[in-house]
Amino acid sequence: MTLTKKILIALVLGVVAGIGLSFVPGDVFSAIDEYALNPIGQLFLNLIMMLVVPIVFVSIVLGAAGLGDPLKLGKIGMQTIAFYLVTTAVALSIGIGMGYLLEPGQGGNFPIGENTYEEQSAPPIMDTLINIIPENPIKAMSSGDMLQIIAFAIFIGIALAALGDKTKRIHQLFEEANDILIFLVNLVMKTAPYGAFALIASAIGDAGLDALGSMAMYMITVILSLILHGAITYSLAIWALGKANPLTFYKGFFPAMSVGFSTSSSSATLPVSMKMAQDNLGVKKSISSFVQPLGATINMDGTGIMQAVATVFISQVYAIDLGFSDITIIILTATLASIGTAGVPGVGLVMLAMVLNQIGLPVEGIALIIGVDRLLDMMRTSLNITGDAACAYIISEKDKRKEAKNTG
Ligand code: DAS
Repeated sequence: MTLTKKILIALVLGVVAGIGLSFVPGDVFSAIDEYALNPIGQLFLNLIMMLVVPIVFVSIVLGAAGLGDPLKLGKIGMQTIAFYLVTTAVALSIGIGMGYLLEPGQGGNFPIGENTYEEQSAPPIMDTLINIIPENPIKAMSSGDMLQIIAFAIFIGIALAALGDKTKRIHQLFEEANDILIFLVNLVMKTAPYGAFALIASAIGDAGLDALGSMAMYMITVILSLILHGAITYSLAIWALGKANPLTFYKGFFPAMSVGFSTSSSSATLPVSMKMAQDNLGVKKSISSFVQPLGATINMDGTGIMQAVATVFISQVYAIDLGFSDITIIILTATLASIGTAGVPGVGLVMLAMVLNQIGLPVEGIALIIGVDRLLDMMRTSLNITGDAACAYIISEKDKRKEAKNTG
């Protein structure tokens, strides 16, 4: 039985158990929660948190190194990175906007797990931007200051790219470390059914049917945001920048989108994504084989949308108002974090833990979304690869027009 099926069964059983537990006497529920559900749920969350710092550091070093030497990136490289960063920031903004518009976590205000939110006065935005550069990268890693870890990793990656063969052994070391971490993500995700069951049963047992309503609203908000971004942002970009018909694009790329949906992995879908872009959309091989693999590593708009909605949702569930600087940090952290997020199932959840950590929201808030995350992972992976292909299609169409003009 596939992991997806196991998680979906865990979701159903967790909901049923949670509804049942919401009717037992409070002290009985507390005992079950304290000695069974909470330990299993917390163990799963700790396993996720354990991977956050190493995965962010290693994958962003490789993501940045993969961009190649900034001085040699060339026009296609700069256009690609600009497109990816802008569309990811737009995706996050759509996610945050929809989170505030639909308010999926409203009426929540039920503490999940022991920790409730300690009010932290967010630093002025300028301080946040200056403090991105760590005085002590090791301290940043031990304290889990993700923006500083990301910044340090980008510097290391740029150095690896610029030094090329001189540092190829170190580069290889990072590649192997990344393989180890992806193996560990897959291993941790194998425990997801148990973690999902315990976290959902605990959350619903504690909060009753409210929690169920919040979970459904959260899913609807993410799905609507994914559709909006795909239908508007990419279509507008294809029409305005690529001077092409968005319907032609979606018709030609749809087979790859369905593979991305079923695998929940951008990396696993890459061969199909590139084939569809080249065979069905006429994207030049040279452009497709640079833009799409790069996108599978550094561009994950669907994941960004989930992180933005989830962060707003969890702040609402805990009845916490996020300030302007918090929202800026969410966009900054999630955009930069997407540079390295590997295209494997469930990695978006690991990165979400990082975003929550960065703005001081309780990671326990993941309890309400873990159960539906796998379903949403399928959809957001489909959007992740679509953004990569849209970028390749636009650049290829522009390149063809320029060639036609030169030969014309
Ligand atoms: N499954 C990831 C991907 O392959 C996305 C995610 O986990 O959010 O793109």
